[in-house]
Amino acid sequence: CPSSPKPPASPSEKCGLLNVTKITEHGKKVRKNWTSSWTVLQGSSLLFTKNQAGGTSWFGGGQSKPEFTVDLRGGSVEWASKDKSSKKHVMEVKTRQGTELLIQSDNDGLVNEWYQALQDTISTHAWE
Ligand code: I3S
Repeated sequence: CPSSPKPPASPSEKCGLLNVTKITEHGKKVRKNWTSSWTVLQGSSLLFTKNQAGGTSWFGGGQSKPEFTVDLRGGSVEWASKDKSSKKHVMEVKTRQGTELLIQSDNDGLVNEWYQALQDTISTHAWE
């Protein structure tokens, strides 16, 4: 996916560099820690790895383990309210497991694409 010159094979495969922070884990508030993460949407999972230079060998290379994965089934995505962050173009993703993430990029087109893709994924997998 990262090095592919073609568009992703299906709408539920997408990757890119986004700013991410957890705000809640197992239903408990945690301290924000914004990090630039290589983000991959694969099936109903959203995977994050640290932004290691280049990022072309996310799967193939040696550094390929995701640091953090969330299951989007039964979750939700919405635009974050102003009180959640002072940043622009912030989405809030909530999972059934009680994790809440903020996902952001200054590139609004990019964030809009991700918003759409996450919504599509969540509705596609709504009955699982
Ligand atoms: O919601 P908060 O507490 O205003 O979030 C800010 C903090 O996490 C801050 O770090 P410290 O915990 O060291 O104060 C971050 O640097 C900010 O980016 C957070 O706010 P934004 O509005 O950027 O999400």
